[in-house]
Amino acid sequence: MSRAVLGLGSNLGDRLAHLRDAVAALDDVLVLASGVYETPPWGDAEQPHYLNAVVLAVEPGAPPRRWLDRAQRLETAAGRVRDRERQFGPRTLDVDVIAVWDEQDEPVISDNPELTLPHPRAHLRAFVMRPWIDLQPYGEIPGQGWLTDLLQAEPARADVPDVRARPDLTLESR
Ligand code: PH2
Ligand code: MG
Ligand code: MG
Repeated sequence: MSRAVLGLGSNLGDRLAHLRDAVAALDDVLVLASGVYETPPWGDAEQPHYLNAVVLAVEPGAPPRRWLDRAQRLETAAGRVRDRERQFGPRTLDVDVIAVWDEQDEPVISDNPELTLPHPRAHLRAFVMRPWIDLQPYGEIPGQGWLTDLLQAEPARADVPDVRARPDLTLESR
């Protein structure tokens, strides 16, 4: 079984609908979706707040590349327009492959610029780790450490209070 942690984000248009559509389209591989969190923009301040969430997904025999293909198809379906001038700019839907475990239960470590695994900034970002720890309290970012410890360490620690749970918004309909 190939297992993946995917990060979802949206800060343009109907943010919740973009996240919900992505989760619905992952139905065949979805194990669990986190709660929805409202988060201030990171890396490029001049943009609306994001809704962020994390999902756990599994698929027998899926190579890491397949998770990336799937993520990119979801972004395209949400009408994502890429602005090469703004790496951290606003977007209808962002689906990031955060971490993958292979058929042998080993974490995939890769510095391929097309798909760096684990995601090179996940361990710095409360908007990824805070939703993730809801799903996996003992979760680890391969090569970086436990989510518990990373959330207690800077720079994520300072951002945790700003990552606001939105229990009024839910992703799964089943
Ligand atoms: N994604 C970005 C840039 N900045 N900030 C927040 N809060 N959430 C995101 O998902 C996000 C971001 C580019 O992927
Ligand atoms: Mg991203
Ligand atoms: Mg992305």
